[in-house]
Amino acid sequence: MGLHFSKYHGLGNDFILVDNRHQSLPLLTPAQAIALCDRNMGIGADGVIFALPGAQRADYTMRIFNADGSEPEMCGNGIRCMAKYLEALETEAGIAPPNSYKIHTLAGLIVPTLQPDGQITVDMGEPRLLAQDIPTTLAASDGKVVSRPLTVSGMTYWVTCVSMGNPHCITFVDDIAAVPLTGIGPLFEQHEAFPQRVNAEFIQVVRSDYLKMLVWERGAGPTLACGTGACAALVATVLNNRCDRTATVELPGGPLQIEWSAADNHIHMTGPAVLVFSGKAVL
Ligand code: ZDP
Repeated sequence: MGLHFSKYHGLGNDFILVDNRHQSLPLLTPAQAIALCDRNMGIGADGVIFALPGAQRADYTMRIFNADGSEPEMCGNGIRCMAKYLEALETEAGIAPPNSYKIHTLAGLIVPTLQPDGQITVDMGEPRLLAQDIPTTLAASDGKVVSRPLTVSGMTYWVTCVSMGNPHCITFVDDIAAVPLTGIGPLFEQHEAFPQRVNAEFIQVVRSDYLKMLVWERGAGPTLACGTGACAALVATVLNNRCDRTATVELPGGPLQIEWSAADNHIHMTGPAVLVFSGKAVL
């Protein structure tokens, strides 16, 4: 049997998109997703995204399987790809696509808007800061984890934790080029302080409106970009009084614009999504 798919990427964070609009369960098992994400024996991707029928009055539902088969709550780069994919599917079906979609996710309602210049702005909702919402066992006086010590292989890192629906642990460094990402990334991801594992971001504050970020993703490893991670990083940097509420976050794959609205506490992320190719996979 064959499966029609499209491959998209957002700043090099790449996904296999599956048209799952006519069925409420994903067309693939986690094991099939692992096989298709394999970069040598599959299509190659950081994850698989299913465009499902809408739940709770949303237009559509998004579910994601990471390259290791685990299911995250949200995917910032992925939802920009999904907005472009939905626009293409609707156009193909003769429907005039709206410029904005209400998408139900395990992190709540997320709203991507297609901009005239081809970029996508996503209302990512509100960040969650309470330790039990990350979740993490790291000691927190006021319930939050802002600049708290975490010991990783004998070294103390001062970390700030933010949930964008999925868990993030942010560490500030003087120079991201000096971070031994493949050595410490897995140790952060699987640290006992994070019962659901964690996405680990390393941030260099270049200016109050410009951050550089390296990311080790839960279930996917060292990716070129992480949208939820860039949002979490901006929030963490603001909480540490080291940047403005609007900043550019430069990832290995390119820049994202992030804004944390003081008016409604929502985060807005703007960046690209690009169709690479479509095809039929052998299952
Ligand atoms: O939380 C996790 O397990 C992440 N690996 C999910 C994917 C996040 C993503 N890179 C993003 O851009 O937010 C897609």
